[in-house]
Amino acid sequence: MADLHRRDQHADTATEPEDRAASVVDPTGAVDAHDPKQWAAGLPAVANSFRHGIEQMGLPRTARVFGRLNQDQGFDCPSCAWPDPEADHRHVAEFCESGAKAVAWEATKRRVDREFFAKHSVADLDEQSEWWLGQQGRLTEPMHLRAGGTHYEPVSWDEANAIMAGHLRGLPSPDDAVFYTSGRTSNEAAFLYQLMVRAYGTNNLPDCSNMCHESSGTAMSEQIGIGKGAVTLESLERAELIVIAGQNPGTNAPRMLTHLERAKQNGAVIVAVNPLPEAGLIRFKNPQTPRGLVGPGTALADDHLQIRLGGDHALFRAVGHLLVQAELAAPGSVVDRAFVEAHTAGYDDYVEAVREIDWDATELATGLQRVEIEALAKRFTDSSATVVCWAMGLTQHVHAVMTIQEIVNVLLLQGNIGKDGAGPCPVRGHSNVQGDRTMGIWEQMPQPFLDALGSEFGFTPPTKHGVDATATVQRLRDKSVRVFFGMGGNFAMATPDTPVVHAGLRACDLTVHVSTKLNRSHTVTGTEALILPCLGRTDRDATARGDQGVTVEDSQGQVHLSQGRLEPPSQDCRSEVAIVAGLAHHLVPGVGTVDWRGLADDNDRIRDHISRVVPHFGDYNDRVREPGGFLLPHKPRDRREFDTPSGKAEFLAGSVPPLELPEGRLLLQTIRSHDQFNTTVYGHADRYRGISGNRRVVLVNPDDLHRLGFHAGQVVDVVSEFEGVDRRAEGFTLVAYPTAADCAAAYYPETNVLMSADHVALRSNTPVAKALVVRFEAR
Ligand SMILES: Nc1nc2c(c(=O)[nH]1)N[C@H]1C(S)=C(S)[C@@H](COP(=O)(O)OP(=O)(O)OC[C@H]3O[C@@H](n4cnc5c(=O)[nH]c(N)nc54)[C@H](O)[C@@H]3O)O[C@H]1N2
Ligand SMILES: Nc1nc2c(c(=O)[nH]1)N[C@H]1C(S)=C(S)[C@@H](COP(=O)(O)OP(=O)(O)OC[C@H]3O[C@@H](n4cnc5c(=O)[nH]c(N)nc54)[C@H](O)[C@@H]3O)O[C@H]1N2
Ligand SMILES: [Mo]
Repeated sequence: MADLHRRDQHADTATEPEDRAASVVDPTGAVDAHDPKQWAAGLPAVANSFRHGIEQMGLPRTARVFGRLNQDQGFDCPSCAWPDPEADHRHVAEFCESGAKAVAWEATKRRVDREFFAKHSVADLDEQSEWWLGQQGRLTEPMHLRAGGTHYEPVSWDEANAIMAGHLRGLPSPDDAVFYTSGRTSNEAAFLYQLMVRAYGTNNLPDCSNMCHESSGTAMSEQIGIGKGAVTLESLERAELIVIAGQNPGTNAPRMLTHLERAKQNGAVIVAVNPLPEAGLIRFKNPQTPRGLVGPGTALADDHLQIRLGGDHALFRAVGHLLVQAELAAPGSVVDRAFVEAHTAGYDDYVEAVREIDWDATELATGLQRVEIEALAKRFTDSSATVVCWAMGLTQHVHAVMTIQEIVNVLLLQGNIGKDGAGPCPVRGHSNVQGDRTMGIWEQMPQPFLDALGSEFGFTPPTKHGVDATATVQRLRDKSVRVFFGMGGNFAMATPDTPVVHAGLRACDLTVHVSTKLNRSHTVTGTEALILPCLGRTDRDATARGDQGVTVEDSQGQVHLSQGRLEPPSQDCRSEVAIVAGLAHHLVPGVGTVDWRGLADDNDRIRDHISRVVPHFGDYNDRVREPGGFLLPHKPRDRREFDTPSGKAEFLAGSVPPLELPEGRLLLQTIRSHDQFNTTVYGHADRYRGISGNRRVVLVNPDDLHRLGFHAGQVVDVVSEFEGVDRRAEGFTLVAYPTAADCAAAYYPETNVLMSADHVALRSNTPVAKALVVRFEAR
């Protein structure tokens, strides 16, 4: 681990950024930077959970809500997609600080009502930070911004539906509208939503997954025939080696640490591959156990490879090379021959591709020394059951797909798939992002799904592929989107090229957002705009047919029920299901045989439809009521069967050119702090990294700062350079931080202005959010 001298740094000044709409930070605070922490969770995590809870909900509600989180019969945490343990393994408080913040944020007692909107014009709201918008409370009734209006005004659901249907029906083509989904939407709502959109006549169904794990899906589908992870929780705990590359679980999947701790207690070796020394990968103090709260905790990572941004392709290629070399020297000693022969294709070509590698180029690309890579290869050869976990640190690069395929190649060599304690483990982001995809939220759903959908409901779904998130941004740039509909999320901030996206949204005839809380996407409006307030995971959904539960699918393919129990923020909030059914009834009443009204308040009926359309969902209603729900089949994991053209798992070895870094430039990654959920800013303390007060900071290696002629605490503009075009993020304070050489890190979404809609991962089309080439300019 890099041991770099650091001192406390304070900003000279905290400057106000120019483009207010593109900024989200409260510009007031000065930066306070201390040494990064050496462990995660423990007492501070518990204290912070309760502080956030009590601030938003008061004590009694906090106690009630935290007690139901992730419990059987309770509600699923709306934060990340990490699975819940089996029912008999759950703790009294099966949650983490991040989940507690997400729940407190949703279950807050604060309200945004019609008086609020009468008081604040849209222009005023647009001046506010993302943090401020999120602090105002839950949305309570549908609101409408008229053409030429300055304020949102109350509107009835019927009027809102008529406005939307009027606009949508008036478009020259259904493809002039775009229907985005963020990954919190339940299976039932997602299924109904895609049905409505396809009945309307388009496949324009971009989702947050396009910006998230699309690269994982693309890579693994080609190689093993399925884009989902192949490791269950129990299996992870039995791994001998766990490599965690490009993921910060301490903040973004904190409950994963409990399972890493168990794996560790079972003797696993853990290796972190990361440009940053993330606290959650170093040591974990389990807040669920008394000893974890007060004791020294459990050391997690045995090795930390402080890789250069984007170096993972070269790293895993080199590991493959070393494994193959060892095998050639002593046949049968490393490679699982029986597995390779029975279940894989392309082995000989792969061996040829990795037989020779250029070590100088490898060391340059990875920023690692050969001995470190050899040590990692030895970890692989010493292990008979290896899991590789990854997240955005791998998926959001130009060569993300090839990088993930290189990892799968290495796993295939040793038969590390379809085996206990082994396999590829992409860790998903949003709590139901995987389920939404299973339910048909995809701009290019395969034909058998469309056929099944059409025959269930008696219509012909469109077959032309729709736009993904990147293509949507490009169409916004061309001002060719007329209606933008957001099922959750914050498209205005989560996407690249922020000013371009904003201009494109403002050029729409109508923008609509189904949301729980205010965000930037409500202040960057089309000529007309609607805000439709929905129930969240924690809210009770009482309909004429009784209390409705929803279902979600976690990162490992477990599908289970979630039952909200809190009284909703107002009688005028509707479930996402009811919102979709209401609009569809106005928009596509005559298409097919769908009984929109009958589906609006009866999730069992929706699940019956799903059971006939979506593979592996037979007896959905019964199976999901079993304790813990049910696990979706996964052929490679369960049976070592692969739905690829060859019927085998494919070794695929592409070549990847090195990342060019011109003189005086750095590679910038955009990341999450410990105090945010994507574009939702909970607060200004990135506790584990020791940084608080202001989010407009850039973390840079002190040697690089010195070499480039800057100093810690200095305020600079960050300028990205993509294809000769400068993009500028103004007023960032430099923080000396032990990141890998040539690398820098800053928070998302403040830095999305630096990203280009044309800079994407090859084949998955995911916007590149890691390893942007940047320079600093003194102010
Ligand atoms: N509390 C909280 N939880 C969340 C979220 C949140 O915002 N807040 N977001 C949710 C969502 S949607 C997602 S997708 C996940 C995201 O979870 P993560 O992927 O953990 O999120 P990031 O903050 O993008 O962190 C990327 C990590 O990869 C490392 N990294 C960056 N580039 C490279 C590289 O080139 N190579 C390697 N080896 N490492 C690299 C970074 O240093 C960092 O540790 O979390 C989910 N959970
Ligand atoms: N620079 C950069 N950009 C990135 C990333 C990055 O690492 N760097 N990561 C990308 C990734 S991985 C992702 S997943 C995307 C995330 O992109 P999105 O999913 O679009 O963004 P979120 O910030 O998660 O959306 C938050 C909003 O969702 C609404 N919401 C919350 N709960 C609910 C609910 O239950 N129902 C409904 N209808 N609405 C709800 C709230 O109004 C809230 O303001 O961002 C991507 N953008
Ligand atoms: Mo994500």
